[in-house]
Amino acid sequence: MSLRKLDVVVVGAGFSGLYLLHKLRSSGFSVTVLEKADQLGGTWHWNRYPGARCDIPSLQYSYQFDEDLQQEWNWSEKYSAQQEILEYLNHVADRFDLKKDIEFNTEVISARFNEEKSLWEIKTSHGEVETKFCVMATGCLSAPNTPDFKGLDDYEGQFLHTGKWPQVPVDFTDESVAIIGTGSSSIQSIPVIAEQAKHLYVFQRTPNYSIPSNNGPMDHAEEAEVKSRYPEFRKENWENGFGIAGMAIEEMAVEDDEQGRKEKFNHHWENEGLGFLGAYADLMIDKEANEMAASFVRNKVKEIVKNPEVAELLSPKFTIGCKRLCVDTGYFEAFNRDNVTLIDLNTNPIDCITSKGLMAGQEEYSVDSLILATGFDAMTGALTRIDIRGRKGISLKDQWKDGAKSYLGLGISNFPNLFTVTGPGSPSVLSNMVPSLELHVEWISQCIEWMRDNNKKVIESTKAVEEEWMTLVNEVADLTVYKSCNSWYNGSNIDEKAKEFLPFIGVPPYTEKITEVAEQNYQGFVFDKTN
Ligand code: N01
Repeated sequence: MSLRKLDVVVVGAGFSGLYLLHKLRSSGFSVTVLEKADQLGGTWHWNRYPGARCDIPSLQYSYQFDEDLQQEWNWSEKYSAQQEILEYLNHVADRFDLKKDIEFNTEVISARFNEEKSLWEIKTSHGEVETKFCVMATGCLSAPNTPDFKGLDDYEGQFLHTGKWPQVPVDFTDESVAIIGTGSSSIQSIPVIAEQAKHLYVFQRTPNYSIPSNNGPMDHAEEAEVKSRYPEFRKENWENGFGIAGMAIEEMAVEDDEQGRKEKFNHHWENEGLGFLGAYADLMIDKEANEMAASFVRNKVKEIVKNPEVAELLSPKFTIGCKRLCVDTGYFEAFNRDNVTLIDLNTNPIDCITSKGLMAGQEEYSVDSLILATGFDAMTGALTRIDIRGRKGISLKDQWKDGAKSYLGLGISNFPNLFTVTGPGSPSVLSNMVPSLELHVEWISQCIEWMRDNNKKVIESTKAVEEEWMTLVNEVADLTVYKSCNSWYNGSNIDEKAKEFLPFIGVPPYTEKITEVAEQNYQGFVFDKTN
């Protein structure tokens, strides 16, 4: 039987995959999206834990590629909940008739570049397919991290991971529950679970900074104002370093007086969520300024949390923002409840998981449900968990063993005709993901079109341009405080992973760079290299 041959295979049916399908199919290419899940949504399919919602305002965390789409869709809240985002993505898929070209329940096992035929041979859980181009739309935070806790398989209660949450609602009423980890996922879910559970034990290794979302129903006057000038509004956001509105202030914290800082931080605490870090321009580049913001948040924690010992444990000591800032609805307040207990893993390390719960600091906690909120093998995990082989059978996992190198987060040397959406070396996780992925989708689609029009068959990056680019990524990060703590931005959360900073900081210069590269006929990439 002959193999099915396609122009483009897209892996993943999340925000990126859906837009890629629409864009490439409209340009006349044969395209199929391969999706492991039984439905679309990517991140917004898998992360259904209680309280899951976006922490960038929905008027910005949404597609802008179609004016009618952005005019007709109405968000019910400022920050939309997971279910509504999933409904939106289904609406988009129906509106552009995308589902017919998505193969669900289809996991990609391996992808091998056949150098003689210049084709990718993709092996899935359902068979094989050949394609000229392979676009990995696999997401930056989609490979869940399950730490190797001793005895994990022995646990007999309900075991959950925030990044792989069941599709059926989980009800914790009358249950005792343990949650390990205090990153964004946990911080969003704790207040909701605490409302239901008989008792919630929170196991914390590192406290985190979190800013109140002050979420609420959509302000219809604001929505109408934005819709009346949507393209201009998007452009304004795009000019900000992180691609998010409200973060474009030029004033320096170190130049302001104490009263001015107090007022400014208070205003941002009450109104800006993630944009708290945009209160001043120097918060992420000057340690002294950063400490001013950090100590403001620590004081807030002390004001909110009634038990001073618990407040102290919940107060982070590291640079604010160097781990991804969290945004919450009632997180610190949840620790004032009688049914919530915080356990510090630094003084009570987890000894093992037992059949009934877990042992930490010699004490056994028996629980009906055990939740891991232990994050992801970020930015590279979704790629290295697939057996991807490029020229001469080189494996991507091996090539990235000492650090992920990519040109612009789009192309990888030795892996011709393979593109990554929001790959390492692009602003991705340090930007508003939706416009960032739209930028990549458009760049990749235009590149493939340009190759068709210019009779080019194979495009690839080179080691030299990757080295140069990743050096720049790190030089830019060195100008900031981002490298000053352990975080998934630099691979510190995964033992076996190279410790290197992966996102490019700065949306406008990055956009300018990739636009220029495209305008100069994909400068830095090599076409039709002979084997
Ligand atoms: O994961 P995390 P997450 N023993 O890596 C702890 C995005 N997101 O799923 O800090 C004990 O942030 C770990 O401790 P430590 C967002 O970008 C967005 O919460 O390593 N603890 C940490 O506390 C976010 O940043 C939204 O010491 C262990 C926690 O587990 C990213 O996804 C919502 C451990 C993991 O926190 C990831 O968030 C949710 C161990 N062995 C997520 N291993 C939005 O609002 C890890 N931990 C859009």
